[in-house]
Amino acid sequence: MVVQSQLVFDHFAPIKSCKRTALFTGIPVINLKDPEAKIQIVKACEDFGFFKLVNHGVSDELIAALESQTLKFFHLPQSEKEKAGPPDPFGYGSKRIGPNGDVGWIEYLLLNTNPQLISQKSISIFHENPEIFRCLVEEYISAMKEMACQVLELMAEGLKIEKSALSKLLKDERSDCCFRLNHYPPCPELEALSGRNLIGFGEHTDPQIISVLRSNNTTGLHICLRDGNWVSVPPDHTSFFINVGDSLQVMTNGRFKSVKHKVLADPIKSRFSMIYFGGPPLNEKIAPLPSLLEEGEKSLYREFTWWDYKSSAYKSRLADCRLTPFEIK
Ligand code: GA4
Repeated sequence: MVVQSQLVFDHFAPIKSCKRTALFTGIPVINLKDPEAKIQIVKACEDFGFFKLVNHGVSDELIAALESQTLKFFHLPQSEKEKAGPPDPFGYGSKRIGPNGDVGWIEYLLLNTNPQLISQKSISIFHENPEIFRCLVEEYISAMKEMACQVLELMAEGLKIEKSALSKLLKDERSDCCFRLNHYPPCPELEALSGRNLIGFGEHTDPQIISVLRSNNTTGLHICLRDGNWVSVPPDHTSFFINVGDSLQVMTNGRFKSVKHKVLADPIKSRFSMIYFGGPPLNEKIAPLPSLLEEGEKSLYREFTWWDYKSSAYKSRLADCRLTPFEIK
């Protein structure tokens, strides 16, 4: 028995584990069609940097079709999946996240959202019918972009600034967005031995303006509240979860804070998630919006472009605070 558990731990050695926390019932829920949504979005971004979006209008059939195609991919033999890797940063990845030694109990496909750039090596893996997958990915990404822009426009209205001030960055044809399909396999052995869950995706904030996450009905997503406590987000496969990213934190001069989050693998069920990351064009200056600065209010950040941020981010570890190098001390 001792030998057996040692083997299990050796196998999982570099992937850390963590205690689960209770399901949190206080996540703000925003109904996209509610006339009060703009006010509620601003409040949710100030209080949590995170909220759940319902009545979003995205077709259930589209979501289900993309989920089923992606699951087919994740169920292929490992050697087949690896033909779409390693991620550079786009492509198929397993256990390794980013270029600097981060690991997690996860496999994923990371795609560029520009149709011309959607990695051919990732798409071609759908040997059964690559075109079906390509079309579903493109249709889903365009639904995500539209919805993210709607949210950003309501947010701008709630902030009493020009309606397109935020959404224009995603609408720009040079916007730098990406799309991630994650599979967190269950990990019952470790659970039985230690009563802990393996970390699927370690704690981090998202770099972009806004992220739109949809998962199946499996728990795992945890967010860090303003008081520093971590809570588990009840899964809801019919809704989307919106994260404030580092860029939006800067554009609001810290009024909104990017939400720290992580994912724990479930001991019994596979977790599957798809996330759209809405980022600005590479040459875009990331700075507090002048219309949001109060009289005499100074920027908390020195001037930088999205390219500067990305160059520095790709040298960082997942848990690092990627805005620190840009803060004015
Ligand atoms: C975190 C959010 C997105 O998943 C991601 C990640 C990216 C990657 O997996 O390549 C990064 C990570 C994420 C932030 C710091 C760098 C880059 C891994 C990493 C260590 C796609 C993104 O945009 O930033």
